[in-house]
Amino acid sequence: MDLRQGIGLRRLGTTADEFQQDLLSSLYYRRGTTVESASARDAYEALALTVRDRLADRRARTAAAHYASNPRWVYYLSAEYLLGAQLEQNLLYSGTGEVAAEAVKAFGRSLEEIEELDVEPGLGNGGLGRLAACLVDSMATRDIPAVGYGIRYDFGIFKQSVEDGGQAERPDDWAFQGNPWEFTAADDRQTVGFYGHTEPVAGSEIRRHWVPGEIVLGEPSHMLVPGYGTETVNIVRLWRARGSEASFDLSRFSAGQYAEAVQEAVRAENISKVLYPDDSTELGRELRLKQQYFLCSCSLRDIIRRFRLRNQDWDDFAEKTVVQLNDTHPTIAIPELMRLLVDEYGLGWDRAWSITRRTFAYTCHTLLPEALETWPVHLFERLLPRHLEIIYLINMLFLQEVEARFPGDAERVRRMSIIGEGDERRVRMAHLAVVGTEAVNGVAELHSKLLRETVLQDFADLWPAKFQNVTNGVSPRRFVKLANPRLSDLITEGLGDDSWLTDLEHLAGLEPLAGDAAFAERWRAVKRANKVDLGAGDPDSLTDVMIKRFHEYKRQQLKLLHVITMYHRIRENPAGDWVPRTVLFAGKAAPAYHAAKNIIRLINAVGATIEADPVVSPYLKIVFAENYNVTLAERIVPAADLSEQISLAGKEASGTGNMKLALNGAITIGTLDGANIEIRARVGEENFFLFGLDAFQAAEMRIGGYHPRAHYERDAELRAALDAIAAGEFGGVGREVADSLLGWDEYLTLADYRSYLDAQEEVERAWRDPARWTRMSILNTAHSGFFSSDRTVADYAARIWRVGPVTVPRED
Ligand code: NTF
Repeated sequence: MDLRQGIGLRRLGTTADEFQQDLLSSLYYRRGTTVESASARDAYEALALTVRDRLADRRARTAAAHYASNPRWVYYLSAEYLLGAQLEQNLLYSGTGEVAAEAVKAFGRSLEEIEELDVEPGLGNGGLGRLAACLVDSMATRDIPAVGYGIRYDFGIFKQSVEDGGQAERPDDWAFQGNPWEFTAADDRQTVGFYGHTEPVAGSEIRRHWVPGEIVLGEPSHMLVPGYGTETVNIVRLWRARGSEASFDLSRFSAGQYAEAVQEAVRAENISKVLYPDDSTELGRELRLKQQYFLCSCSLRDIIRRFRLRNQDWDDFAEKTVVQLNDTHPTIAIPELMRLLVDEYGLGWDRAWSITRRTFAYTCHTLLPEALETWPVHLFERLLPRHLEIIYLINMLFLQEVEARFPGDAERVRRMSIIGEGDERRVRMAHLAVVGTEAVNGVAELHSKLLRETVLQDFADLWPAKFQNVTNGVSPRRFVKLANPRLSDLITEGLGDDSWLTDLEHLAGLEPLAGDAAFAERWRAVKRANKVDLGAGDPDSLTDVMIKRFHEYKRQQLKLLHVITMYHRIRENPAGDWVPRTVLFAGKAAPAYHAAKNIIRLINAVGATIEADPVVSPYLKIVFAENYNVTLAERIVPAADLSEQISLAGKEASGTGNMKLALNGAITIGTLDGANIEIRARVGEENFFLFGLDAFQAAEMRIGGYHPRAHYERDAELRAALDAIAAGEFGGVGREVADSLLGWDEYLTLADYRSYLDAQEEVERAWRDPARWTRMSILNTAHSGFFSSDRTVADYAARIWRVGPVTVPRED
């Protein structure tokens, strides 16, 4: 179906002239201004709209093709998306980069200048949110009919700066000046209930009528998600909470009670006000659960609306729909679908349960027990009374199944129950997510194995076939082509074409070039130029980067102990043959996570001490780059020589920064954790600096009685580093860090210290031999093709979603 037929829509031009005309039209008719008086913001908005139009055109054709084929859809439910800046990506994906650069000359401004106004929507915390963004990119690139659902937070992840040596947080009002990439559809609003009570429905044992005590509207807007090298444009649909008309109290307003008059609307709108800046521990706040339910309720109604456009029979629902739950945050969608099917559409319980179970799949992203969400039963009872009833019934039937399989095993029944019976009864969302889905996956081989063997072992015993692994991946468009244009050009030249951008395994073709001296020389030159651009330190120094959220399990403190030891060594032997290093840290700590913030403070204090030391500073420099986000990652990753992936084995589910860095030719120093294991297996053990305990050894050590002090007593350099902190040598900062390492050391930092230092010596040996280093670097890129999110999506599509592509015809 050609949407333009009979409507007579003008086709958008592709030449620089045509593009410029459209740009001027956007400026006149949509910004309401002229070239003469256009501000930088006007130029940016006009350009964004002109580019968006090209994509909207493809979007219309995509929608038509999808409608015509009535395919099986993937709906990705995620509380977080870290989409990154949109302009540069959309120029690339619409193939308008060159004509746009020409056209904006009309404003007397360069494209780069305009691009600086493009603010990234920081609607996520870290890896989980960025993964969601890479997956929607790859779904579009692979022509999979998909919608990503999320929340349009007014305030994204906080802006970080370093004030007085520590982290300071400011709100991120990312769309303060508007967001030209977004389409808002007020007419597609959904109604969401909270609180209230339930009532029986005459003539039914199962159905209940929920009378909510609060009603909130969900207003959708969507952003376009183009595929690369294909016509498909999918969408991410984000919900924003609005008070209903009734939430404004006119009589109170007229009586001068202005605050009271709007309080209900304010309360409603608070639901999508702010992203919770925490990705590992639960705040246990009612508002967070409200956000989750808001997302799920709006999205499911939208999914059902879309299903009913082309289908009538509920028995087709699970054939036409797969809903992927990105971690447990959207798990409330499971009882919500049951409620909609049973209470609102009148299906019987068994039929509804069969549909529900076949519709959902669940991805788990953690192993940390504190990151597995649970909610107090009393909170559910108050906020979502009908859902609690449904969860009880799901649980009762499920536990009967367990009892039938394992008769008399009361302990197992207790362990597996969706309701945890501790001091306080709590709903275990991960259990609900496993029970209510068809497939459960971890995000790297080791993680999936540990899920099966530890955290979810009872469930894997019961349903072994349900458990799968899908190793994470990253978008090579954003993290190589856009982030690292110099390397992209060199790769394309080396391989003879740019087909690697959509089939990343083609990078293996670089292998023969690893031994080519001229190619190696150019490879080094690219890295050097990227370091100059970054401007973080001497471009000839070893650029050693640790960029990720701050968390004790990730062990930024171990990196710091290495830096302090180097500081001591250089001071003791200033004439030594030292390898100059720039150690770059970037990352945010959850505002309430004091131990992580103490580590940030200590990093900055050690950095200042080194900076002030004329003996050491020529060889060692710490840079703390503020406000780590996707945009900053795109600058740091291409400039990195060494990638620090030093979490305690068995704690990092996968990691994706590790993949971005390896893909850009940084060499990893890392433990056998998460996807590091798969990176090492592919790039080759000689091209990876391994150290530390493995997950099994780490678990044994913790069980066998771990004594951090014994490591301290035994190792003079470690002792010197910790003593220096404890003695306040770094501006008096960091005593809590030293105390925690010596007292308990939850993540076995001291146990891995010596092995880590040895591996760092091996790093320096390799670095001193530029030919060896460059060869290792090229081989890292050459063998990282597996880590494309296109492969991740292909795995999900084949093994979990069972969906195929729908091709969108080109315009003829
Ligand atoms: C994160 N999980 C993991 O900590 C990372 O290892 C992983 O790469 C990403 O997910 C993406 O899979 C979380 O952020 C959370 F919320 F689950 F703790």
